[in-house]
Amino acid sequence: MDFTKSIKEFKLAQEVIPGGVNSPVRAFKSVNCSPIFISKAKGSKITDIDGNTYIDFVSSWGPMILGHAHDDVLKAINETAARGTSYGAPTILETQMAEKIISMIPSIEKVRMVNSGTEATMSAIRLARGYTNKEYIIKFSGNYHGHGDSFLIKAGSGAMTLGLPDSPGVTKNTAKDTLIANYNDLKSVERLLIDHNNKVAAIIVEPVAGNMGLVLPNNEFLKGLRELSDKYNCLLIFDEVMTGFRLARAGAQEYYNVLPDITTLGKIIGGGLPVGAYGGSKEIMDFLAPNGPVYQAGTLSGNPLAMSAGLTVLNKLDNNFYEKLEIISKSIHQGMLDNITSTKTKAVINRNGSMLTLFFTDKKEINNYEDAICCDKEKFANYFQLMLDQGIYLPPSPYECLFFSSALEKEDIDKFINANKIALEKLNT
Ligand code: KE4
Repeated sequence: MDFTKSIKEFKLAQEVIPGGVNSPVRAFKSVNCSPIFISKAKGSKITDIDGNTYIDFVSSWGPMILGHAHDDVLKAINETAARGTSYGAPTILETQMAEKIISMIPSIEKVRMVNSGTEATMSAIRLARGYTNKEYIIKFSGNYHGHGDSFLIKAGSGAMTLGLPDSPGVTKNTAKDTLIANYNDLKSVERLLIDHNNKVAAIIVEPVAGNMGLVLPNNEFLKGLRELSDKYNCLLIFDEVMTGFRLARAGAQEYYNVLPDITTLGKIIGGGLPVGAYGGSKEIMDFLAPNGPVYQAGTLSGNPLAMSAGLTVLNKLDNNFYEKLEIISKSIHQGMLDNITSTKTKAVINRNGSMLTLFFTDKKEINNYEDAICCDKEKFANYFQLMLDQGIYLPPSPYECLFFSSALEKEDIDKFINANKIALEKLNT
C-alpha cells in the first residue's frame, strides 16, 4: 500500500491542528503508523487520498450501521438542505425524531436532542444531580462517556489508548464527585453507595462496554445495578451512545431487559451528522429548562439536516434488519474463532451483536478494565498494520470495537476472514 499522500497531509495537519487530528484516537498513535486520510466512502468501502480502498470496520465509530453514503440518507440531507440548514427554531423534524426514539425505546417518554454523545452524558448527569439534589456520580473504570470533566477519571476509549485515563485540567473538586467502581463487580458499587450514603445522584454505565475493547455485562450485573439504584435511591443512567439502535432497536436495555432512568444516545441517530440525545420519564425530563430548573441548551441542537439523516436511518431499523446484521456478525465471529484455533493464537473474542473486539491475551476471559489493560498492545499494533496492508480498516486501538454494517457483502466477509488468518499466521511466525 502506498501512503505517500496521507503521510504528507498528516505532516501539514500537525502544523495547524493539535496532533494533526480533531479526535485523538484518529492519530493512529497506538498502532505505530501514520494515519490514513480519507477521501470518500460508499457502502462497506472507504478510500484514502492515495487511492487505497479498504473494507471499513470502524463505521465512523458506530454511526454508519447502514454503510457509508446510503442513497436514501444522502437524498434526505440534500432535500432538507435545499430548504435551509439551521434555523435556531423548532421544526416538525425534531418532533418526529423524538416520537421515533420514544416509539423504539420504551424507557424514554421525553427526549432532548444535543450535538454529541459527550453533550448527552454531561447533560444527563447534570439532570440527575438537579433532579435528586445529590452530587456524587458512580462510573466504571474503562467506561468512556465522552470528554466531559466528570468522566475523565479512569476513562476508556482514546483516553485509555493514549494512557491518559485521568486527564490534567480536571479539577480536584470535580474529580472528587466522581466515584469509580469496577465493571461487573456489584460489590464495588454497593461499597461506594454505603460509604456515600444517600449522596449519590446516579450510576452511569455502558450497559455493554465498548471503550476498553468490548466487555459484556455478566448475567446479573445490569439487573443488580437496577436493584442497587432502587435500594439506595439514585438514578441509573445507561450510556447507549454506542449500543443504542445497534444491539437492538432499543439497544442494550432491550437486549438485557433492564430499564434505566435516563438513556444517553448518539452516533446512529445522526446518520453520520453530529447528534446526541438523552431521554427518560416525563417526570425526570420535565426538570429541564424551560419547564424545570436544570439548564441545558444548544445552538444546533435538533438541527434539520441531522434530524432528517437520523430519521432516515432509524426508519430502516426493523427486526429484519437486525436479523440480517446478526447473520453478518455471526459469520465474521465464527471465521475469527476458527482462525484463532487453526493458527493456535492466544486471543479472546468478545462480541455482542455487531460489536466485536479481538484481544491478544493469555487470559481465558476479558471481563473488566484490569483484564483489558493486560492485553498485548504491541501484537495488536502489528495485527492492525497487517490487516490494513490487506485492505481491512480496523479501529486503530486495542481498546475499541469493530462495528459491522448491513452493507457488508459475503465477499467482504470472506476477504476479512482470509486476511485475519494470514495476519494471525504472520504474527505467530
Ligand atoms: P462523542 O462526544 O464522541 O459523540 O460521544 C462520546 C461517547 C459517549 N459515550 C460512549 C459510550 C461513547 O462510546 C462515546 C464516544 N465513542 C468514541 C469511540 N469509542 C468516539 C471516538 C472518538 O473519540 O473519536
